Amino acid sequence: MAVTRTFSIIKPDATRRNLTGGVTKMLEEAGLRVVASKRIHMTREQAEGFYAVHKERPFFQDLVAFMISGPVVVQVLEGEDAVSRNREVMGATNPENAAEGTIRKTYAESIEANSVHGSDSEENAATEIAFFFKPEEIVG
Ligand code: IDP
Ligand code: MG
Repeated sequence: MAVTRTFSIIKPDATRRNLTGGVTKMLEEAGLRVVASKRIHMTREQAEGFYAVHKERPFFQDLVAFMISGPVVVQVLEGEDAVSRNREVMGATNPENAAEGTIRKTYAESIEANSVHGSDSEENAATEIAFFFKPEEIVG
């Protein structure tokens, strides 16, 4: 299996509860390496742009408001089959459906405030990484 990259966000519910380290530890223990990381407070424009694929969904405005409600940590993760490895350790979108031992089962507050974002395909990972990072900010 090839070493690839994915994009991760530690969401405002997690930064608010001082879980940056806790979430990162679970990512690392899942075999993912943090090759870029920065703490930012997204603007509304950034959040709307990032989640543009969801703009027709009923929860879009709430999701944007949540994502700008506090700081987030954006990360590039590297590892074997990074996209699916990260999706696995994240767990299901709704923490009620997330498997034991996943980040969302462990930490998420709700289907919206679910602690982490992770890219859902290699193609989207590349787009999302480029949305937040310059190539020289990623050090593998
Ligand atoms: P994912 O984060 O597991 O890939 P998506 O369907 O891509 O899930 O949704 C993006 C984000 O939108 C979720 O992580 C969650 O924060 C929020 N979200 C998804 N579905 C709902 C919902 O039914 N109500 C409120 N927020 C939702
Ligand atoms: Mg998604």
